[in-house]
Amino acid sequence: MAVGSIGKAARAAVAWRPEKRVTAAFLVTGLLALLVGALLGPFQALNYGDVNLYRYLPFLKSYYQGLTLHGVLNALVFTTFFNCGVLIYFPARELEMRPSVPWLWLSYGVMVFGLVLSGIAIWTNSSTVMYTFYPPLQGSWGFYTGLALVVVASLMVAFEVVRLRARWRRENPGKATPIVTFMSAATMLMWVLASMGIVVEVVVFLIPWSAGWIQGVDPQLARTLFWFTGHPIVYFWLLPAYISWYAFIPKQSGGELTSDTLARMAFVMFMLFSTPVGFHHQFTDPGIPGGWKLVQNILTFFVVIPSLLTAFTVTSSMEVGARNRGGRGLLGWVGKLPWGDASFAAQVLAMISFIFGGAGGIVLASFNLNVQVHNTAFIPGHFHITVGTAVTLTFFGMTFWLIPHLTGRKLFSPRLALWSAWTWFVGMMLFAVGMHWQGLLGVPRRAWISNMLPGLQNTYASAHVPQVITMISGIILFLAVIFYFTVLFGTLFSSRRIEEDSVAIPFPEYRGNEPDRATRVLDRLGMWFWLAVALVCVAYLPTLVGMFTHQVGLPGLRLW
Ligand code: HAS
Ligand code: CU
Repeated sequence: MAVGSIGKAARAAVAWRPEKRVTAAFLVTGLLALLVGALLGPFQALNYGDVNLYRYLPFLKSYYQGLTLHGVLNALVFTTFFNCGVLIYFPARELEMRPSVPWLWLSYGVMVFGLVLSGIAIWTNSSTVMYTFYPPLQGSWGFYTGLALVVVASLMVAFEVVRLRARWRRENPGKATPIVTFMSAATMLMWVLASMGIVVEVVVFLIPWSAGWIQGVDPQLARTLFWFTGHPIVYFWLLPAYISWYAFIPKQSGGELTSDTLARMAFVMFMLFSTPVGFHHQFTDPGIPGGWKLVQNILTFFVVIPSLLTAFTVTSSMEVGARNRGGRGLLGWVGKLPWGDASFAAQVLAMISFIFGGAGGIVLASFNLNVQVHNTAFIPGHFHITVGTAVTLTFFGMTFWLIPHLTGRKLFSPRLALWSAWTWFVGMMLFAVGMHWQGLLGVPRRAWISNMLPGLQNTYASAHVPQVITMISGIILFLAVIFYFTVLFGTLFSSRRIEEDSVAIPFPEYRGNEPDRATRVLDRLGMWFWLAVALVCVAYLPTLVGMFTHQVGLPGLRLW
């Protein structure tokens, strides 16, 4: 590398320091939340192995309190912090445009404040309502307000992402948005629309109800508003991982993104199809017509399409890389992928887990199959290989280059990083086998089965084999947590400095051509957003209007 270019890179690195700091703050806070949540995971798994270690956790009153902490911190808090960090940082670097750093710090502050409020509420056992917080279970106002603030803060970041893209478009008329920015803005716009259900649920109903200003809340209406957000939120978690798979993995594997247009199309499909299908979480709920549930089953299959597209595009992009490295044969090329690179391996293992997670999702979306396993251990089995692995393990893989990039510190022990990826993958796959299997045998989800009343202890005797599998998975995952966080803290506190930006963001190569017609149409994110709003109105208004006008308010219950 020429001396001049080192100087230039170093100057660029210093110039981006404020953005790096705030991004690192989002990421590290999210990962700390994950650490606390994930350390409770083995206790959950052991519960499903019929071993009750909760009695050794004096600071928790019950399995249910632990489960609430686990779900809120891992699924809601970790993901939101992480996404907000990367979804603004990557576009800023790709466009080479500064976001408003004070605004981002303000968003971060609001999010942390929200986390503290809801964290205190759960910790003091005032809000053991699980991460779905279905009424009439009633948490404290601090719990709901805290979560609302986390969402508000994420919308503040979304605003900045959309603003940055708009500024770039004004300064670059006629050009198509670069792909990472396009994907980030599409993800945030999807989230803006998707979050409205939970915003209405929490602000209009749950906060006033828990503060005593209104006496009752209609559980059916609240559940519907919850799942309005609760389904598409899974794509808010997933799409930053997809950004990495589409935009960064090709370079990391030595290949190239084989279709820019298909990649953009997948994101537009997510904007359109994610939100109108939340009813597939309510197949067993009363008050929603059976015919409508069947339509929702079919609509849910639409949202599978962009993931299937992703599977093929991402695989072919990696195949190009592997063949460049001398890979041969129908499948022989797989061995030529850079499996020794922890960042790459973690993400491909995450993808493999998602083949099974996605297949399980298709089973669950099928109205008639869903009733077999709804509310059983099958469901946590499903989501630990979607959000728990496809997303989380991808995020781990990203941090293996991103944390050194942001902090200018060398990755601590790449070998341990590789170990953490494999143990997480093996642990989660085993967990999934155990939980899906238990679900098929009728073991309920969210049940303290290791602490059953004396006469009931043998209720699930037929599930002993999957119980043992689940228990073993919990122990492997405990090791994975130790390995991963040793790498993370080892890096953060390392004294081994590297030149900042010497770990570059693996952006795709741009061909520099004028955008074709398809790209231009796909780039009209505003239009797609409003079309998505229209689809959501068609899907939700008929049911919601009926529910709003026939509310049956129930007082709060505290069953813990
Ligand atoms: Fe789900 C319940 C349906 C995806 C998360 N889901 C949940 C819950 C969570 C969750 C948290 O229809 C529980 C909520 C609760 O607490 O009650 N889910 C689906 C469907 C999909 C799906 C149809 N889910 C996700 C994702 C999640 C997630 C993503 C988190 C991030 N889910 C359901 C349903 C329920 C449900 C019902 C309600 C169940 C009930 O009864 O309560 C689809 O989006 C899945 C499409 C995915 C694919 C896979 C594509 C594969 C790819 C990898 C390719 C591999 C490569 C590797 C490239 C079709 C992209 C190649 C390897 C080499 C070595 C080269
Ligand atoms: Cu869903």
